This record gives sequence, structure tokens and C-alpha cells, in this order.
Amino acid sequence: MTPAERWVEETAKVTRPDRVVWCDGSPAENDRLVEGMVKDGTLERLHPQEAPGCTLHRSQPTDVARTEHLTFIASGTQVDAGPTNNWMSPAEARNKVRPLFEGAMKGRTMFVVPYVMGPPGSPFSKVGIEITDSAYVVANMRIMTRMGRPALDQLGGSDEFVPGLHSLGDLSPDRRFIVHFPEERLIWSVGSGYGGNALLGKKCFALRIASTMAREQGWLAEHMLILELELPGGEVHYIAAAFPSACGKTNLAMLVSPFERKGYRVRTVGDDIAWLRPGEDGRLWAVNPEAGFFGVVPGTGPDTNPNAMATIRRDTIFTNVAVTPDGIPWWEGKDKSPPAALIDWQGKPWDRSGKAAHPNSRFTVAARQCPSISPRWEDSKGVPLSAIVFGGRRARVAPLVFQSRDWEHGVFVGATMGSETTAAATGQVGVVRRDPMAMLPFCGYNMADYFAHWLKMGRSLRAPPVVFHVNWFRADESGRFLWPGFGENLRVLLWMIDRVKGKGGARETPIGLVPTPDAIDFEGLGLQPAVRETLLRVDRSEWTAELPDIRAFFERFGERLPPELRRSVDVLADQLTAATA
Ligand code: GTP
Ligand code: SPV
Ligand code: MN
Repeated sequence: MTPAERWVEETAKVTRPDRVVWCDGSPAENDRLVEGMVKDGTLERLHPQEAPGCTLHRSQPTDVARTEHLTFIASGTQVDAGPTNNWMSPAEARNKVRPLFEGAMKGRTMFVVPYVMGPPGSPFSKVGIEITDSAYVVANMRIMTRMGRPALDQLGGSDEFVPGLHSLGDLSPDRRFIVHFPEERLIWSVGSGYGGNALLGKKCFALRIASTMAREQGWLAEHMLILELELPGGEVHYIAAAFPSACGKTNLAMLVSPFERKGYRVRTVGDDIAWLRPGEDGRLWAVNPEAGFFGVVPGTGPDTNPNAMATIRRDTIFTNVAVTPDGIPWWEGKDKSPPAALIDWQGKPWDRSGKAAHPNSRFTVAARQCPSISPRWEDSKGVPLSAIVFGGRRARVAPLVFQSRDWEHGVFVGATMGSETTAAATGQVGVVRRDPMAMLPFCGYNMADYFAHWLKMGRSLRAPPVVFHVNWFRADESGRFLWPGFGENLRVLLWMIDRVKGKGGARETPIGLVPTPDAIDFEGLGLQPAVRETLLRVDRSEWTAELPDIRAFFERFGERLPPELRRSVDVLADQLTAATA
């Protein structure tokens, strides 16, 4: 018996399913699963011509987003989880969470889902095995990962896999736990069927567990998109960007260039997760460990993200969108006006008052269906990064873009990122919180150590990427976005590449280097001079008002915070004072 078979057998003894099915990832298997889910109401087939091969899943109304307050790091000691993670001792997990798995799969099928995170044949790829009693999870994992045969082939008889046990349980938030054991590299998830809570290869493995592996092994697991930017003449740059959930990663990764005819083109390497490693050339190299996109549906339309629209035209699982009576999916932002009759995300006739699609409704689709997918998206070595971009959703304070002074300052910029919360996680929406590197909910260990690891990584790179910060979401008094965003974000990327090449105008400010008024091409956007000024403004008093929150956030880490970061706050404070004086 292989270690995997042993773990499956032991698990079945606890969960007591009616049957155990090892998934091979074949189309025939998927057809059987979908057929079964259509029969039992888990899935609805959508319009055969308008949405061929597409299905709709409506989740429990209380199971529509990640539940960060029910997500735990079960490290041996609390300090290893750090002040920003919920901690549960491994003993408490055994007492409180394990019993929820006992007999949980009675009357159900236990699916064994072997999967690979990472490009096929890449030395950086890693195997996971998810055990789940949800056919919906299996269907999603088949799209999001390299599932089945390729994983078993890579694994062989080895014990090098990350086990993840998932059960829907009774779907009650009162009996929902997502627990990570970083030392054993094990994941337990019970009580939710939703994306990041249940597709264990994604946030649980590829970020929380992988970040702990990465720290030990000298690499980084990050909540980042990866894009390819081609310039006229064929010069190519790769950029990775970390924005918090529902803050624009998928959209930036699929950007359609407004200057395509001049030879500027963007292609997609990844939209949510990047594994980064120093290369022999002293640069930082990135791979996308995923095989699909689990993307935010609302706001996706022909004007904002035509590449996503083309990607999700067929063979897509939609979760919690609205639908016409004849099965055409609909959501806010798909087109100008909703169809006459619509069934909302909960399956009720839409009364046109609230949202028809849930704000965190999602599509699951294979990356290879994306028209802008880069020919190098599965490159086993990855792609070398010219720039790393941090960004948040801030109605005020943060300018459209600024550049950090060097790697150490870039780590400070990432570590102090602030962003308004979104519908991707349960809880209040629109409150500013510190979300370092967009990893607050995804770092598997003490974030003070994570910052130290980032600093150390920079020292090991001879040619580190240049670090920038962006904010597409600056708004006016009435809440309207000042910046057109989406495709026009290319203009900001082009300034970055100018800077990478030692060109492009920039002025020093206390927070870093901000473009000079003419350094970004605003031509044709119809932006008033006052709006341009606001977009690039670094307001001393607004930034000074940020300082107490930044300091309080850093205080939570106590002595463990790298001294470089504390020094950086002091430098920022001094420069803000000097600038005001
Ligand atoms: P996760 O999948 O949760 O990690 O989200 P994400 O970071 O990939 O965010 P996504 O690209 O799906 O965008 C989230 C929402 O922000 C969508 O409704 C988008 O339409 C909107 N959005 C994305 N980019 C921009 C932009 O440049 N400007 C504006 N105004 N909205 C944007
Ligand atoms: C996010 O919330 O950052 C997502 C969706 O990408 S989930 O897979 O649910 O984490
Ligand atoms: Mn995400």
C-alpha cells in the first residue's frame, strides 16, 4: 500500500462513506459527475447555444465567500501563527474539528482527488490529494488544477503530497472550520462548499501551506497575478501584482491593450497565485501553480474584461449568478440593462431591488480557454519578473501609482498596504484594513517572519524586480472612480517599464517616486487637469493620518518585526514632517 492509499483508507474509517472513488480527471468521469449533480439539483445546465457546456451552482445563502474568522493555522505554538492569524492548537483541532468528520460521509461518496499545483513537468510543481464528499468540489478542482492521472504519475509511491480533507458537513457556519497544520502540511476543511474554503489546492495549499514551505526552501508563495507585456519590436516584460481579493488581479492579468495597433500587448500567465523563485541569473522567476480561473463575475463585461467574457463563453461553472428562465447567465455589469425576466442567485424571481447575482458570484474556467493566455503560461521554469506591483482599493490617500526606492522600501510598501474590504470574504465591506502583500488571510505563518523572509529574498537577488504600488480606485466626493481603469491601466504599466529601464519622469515624495505630470500618457482619456493632479497627489496630511494605524499594526508583531520596517516608518514620518515644514 502506498502512503496515499494508507491515508485514504484511514480517512474512510473516520468519515465512513458509502463508497470511495479515486478520480482520474477524464472527460467521461466529469460527464458522470455533472450528470449526477444535474439530477440531484447541485447543478443546472445553462443554455446549450448561449452558454454551451456551462452549468450553474447555487450555494447555501450562508456559504458564499471565504470565512476568515473560521480559518485557522494550527501550528505547534501560537507565536508561529502570529498575531494576524487565528490560531488553534493541534490538540484543540483534534478535539473540536476532527469529530465533525466522524461519520460525516455516511450515505455519501468519498472522492479522492489527486492534483498537481504547478506546470506539468516543472521541478517546482507539487502534488496534493484532496478527499471530499462534494462532487461540485471535484468538478471545480478538475478545472483549477492538473487533476487525476498526471498527479498519480508524478506522485508514484511517494509520500510527498499535501493531504487535504474536506467535507461539506451540514454546511452550518457554526460547525465550519478551515484548519491548516503547517508542520504536518495537512489541511482540514469542514462545513463549507465555497471556493477558497473548499478547493483546497488554491488558498489552503498554494498559499497558506506553500508559504510555509517557501520560507523553509527559499522561495515565495504569493497572492499575485502574472502578466506578460510585449512592447513594439517584441521586447517582453513580466509583471506580478498582489492586490487583495476582488481588487482587480483577474482584470489586470487579462488587460486588453488600448495601444494594440502600436504593438503594445498584454498576455495572461496567471490571475491569482504566483510561486516565485530566485533564478540562476539573479532575477526572480514566477510560475502560476493553477490551471484555471476562479474569478469574480460581477463587473465582468465586454467593455471591462472582453478576454474574460470570451473565456467564460463555454465550459464554465457559474456559482451564484442570476439566470434567465431559458438559462442565459446574467450578472451586474454584464451589459447595460438586465433582461425582462430573471431568476436571482438564490433561485427566486428577481424583484429588481437587490443584486440579481451575488456580489461574490464566481466563474470557474480552464485557463487554456483564455484568448490572452501567454504561450509561456505553463513554462516549467516560469517567467522572469521585471516588476512587482502592490495595490489596494482606496477611495483616498493612495495615488494612482508610485515606485519604491529599493527592495527594502518595496517590502515596507507591501507590508503597509491598506485596502477596503470586499465581498470576497464574509464581514463588513468597504472598511480599510492593513493587508500586507494582499496576504493577510493567506500567510501560513507569523507575518513578521514573512516580512523578514521577503527582506532576505531581496538580498539573494542580484537583479530584483522593481517594486511599485498602484490604486485604480481613487474616487471623488460622490464616490465615482477618477481613473477609467481596466484597459487604460496599461498606461501605468508602461510608466513602470520606463522606470525599470531607467527612463520615465518621477519626483521624490515621502512615500516614494511619483510620476511627473507628463510622465504618464493621459492622452485621449479626457481627464481634467485637476483630476490628473488628484490622481498623482501625495497629500501630506492624509499620509500623516495613516501613520498611527501603520504603527499600531506593526506593534502587534512586537520584537519579531524586522527592524528595517520599524526604521522605514520612522523615515516616512520624518519625511512627511520635513515636507510639511
Ligand atoms: P479575487 O479573485 O477575489 O482574488 O479578485 P481579483 O483581485 O482577481 O479581482 P477582479 O479582477 O476579479 O476584480 C474585482 C472587481 O473589481 C470586479 O468587479 C472588477 O470589475 C473590478 N475592477 C477590476 N479592475 C478594475 C479597475 O481597473 N477599475 C475599476 N473601477 N474596477 C476594477
Ligand atoms: C479570493 O478571495 O482571493 C479568491 C477567491 O481568489 S477564493 O478562491 O475563494 O479565495
Ligand atoms: Mn484571490
